[in-house]
Amino acid sequence: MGLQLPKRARRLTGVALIPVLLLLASCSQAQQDEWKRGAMPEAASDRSNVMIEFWQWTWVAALVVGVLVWGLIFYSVIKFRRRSDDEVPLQTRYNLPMEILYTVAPVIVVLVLFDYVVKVQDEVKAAPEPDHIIKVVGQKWSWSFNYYKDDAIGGQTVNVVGTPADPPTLVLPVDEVVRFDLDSPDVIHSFWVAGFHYKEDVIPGKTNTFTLTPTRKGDYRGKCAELCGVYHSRMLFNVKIVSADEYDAYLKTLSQNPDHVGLFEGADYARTQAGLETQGGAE
Ligand SMILES: [Cu+2]
Repeated sequence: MGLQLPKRARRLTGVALIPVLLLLASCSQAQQDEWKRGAMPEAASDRSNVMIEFWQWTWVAALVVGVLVWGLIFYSVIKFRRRSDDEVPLQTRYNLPMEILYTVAPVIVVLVLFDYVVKVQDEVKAAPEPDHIIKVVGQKWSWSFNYYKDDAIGGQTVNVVGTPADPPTLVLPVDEVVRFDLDSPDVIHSFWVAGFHYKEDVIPGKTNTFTLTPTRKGDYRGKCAELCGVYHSRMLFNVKIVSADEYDAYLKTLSQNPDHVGLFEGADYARTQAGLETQGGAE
């Protein structure tokens, strides 16, 4: 009896896996890749891969623990189920090795994950010398991007100011190091581009910075990831990753329009835009 259970369990696992395998087999390559990434978006920055790997291995760790726990649950449910003889199984308590095991095992799991987190964090937070600096202002209820003292336009600063009715586009050069300086004139927002696999809070009175290199041309979506108030859902922006030449040309075009020249630090502009009924913005 004791030997039959694992064999039956194995057979059951095999049967349970059939729909999963069929589903995977019927998927396109793109869908299969998405499954492998655990539904994470495709990598678009040099910080993405380490985060995707971290996500995948965290799932593996969780599944190993899960399979062990489910296994023990189903084993005891089946093995010690009520039978006609009504015999109560052996009650074990104060079993020192057992108690040490279930104290030490979770501590080891946490330590291993902690070590991994620190290593991943060091890689993601690495800040090499930037080619470009972008001062991002997150404000109620949109985003503004300042391309800061860029060499391509003779050291000028140019800006793009978004409004809730007209979300801004952040243009970035592919394969060049960009540092983002994040500021808020009002409440805490959070700058998030899912394709970069990174987000950072935008905190009033404190400039947070992070550095990354966009690695894949294309269009992406960005949003505020911190519930910051009534019009939080309007805090969307687009991201366009272009070639270095296109990027320089874009900055030049902005520098030719006086409306876009200078450092824009935000405050009342975005929240008094058409489309927001309350003058001064709802608190
Ligand atoms: Cu926000």
